[in-house]
Amino acid sequence: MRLAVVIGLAALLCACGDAEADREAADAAAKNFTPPAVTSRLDWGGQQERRFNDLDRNADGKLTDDEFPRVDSRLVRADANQDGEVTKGEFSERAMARFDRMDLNRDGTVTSEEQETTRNGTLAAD
Ligand SMILES: [Ca+2]
Ligand SMILES: [Ca+2]
Ligand SMILES: [Ca+2]
Repeated sequence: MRLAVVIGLAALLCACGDAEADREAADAAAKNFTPPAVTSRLDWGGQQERRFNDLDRNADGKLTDDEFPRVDSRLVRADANQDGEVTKGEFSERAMARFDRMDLNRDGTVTSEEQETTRNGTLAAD
């Protein structure tokens, strides 16, 4: 009897999981990228490091003027010592500060919801 309940619950959970996955897939297709529902500080650091490496076309560990995407003035502000180059350290410091601002409830993870809230609110003004 108890087993049947467990199996029933498991089936229910699986069904929910599938529906969730379908919805997320649809969202991702709509936005053309896959935002994880919850991002840990570690995930965020990894994502930002990959982003840095993507931007750093000559792989010298620094982002210079010609490597900044024109639209992203945040990168210019990431240049803490104003020497015209954004080092990996400057970049990640800025990125982690951004993460901490997005982590509204300070639990060390940023949910899609927190990201949405900060994106739409004044906190998004980086
Ligand atoms: Ca570079
Ligand atoms: Ca610098
Ligand atoms: Ca949080």
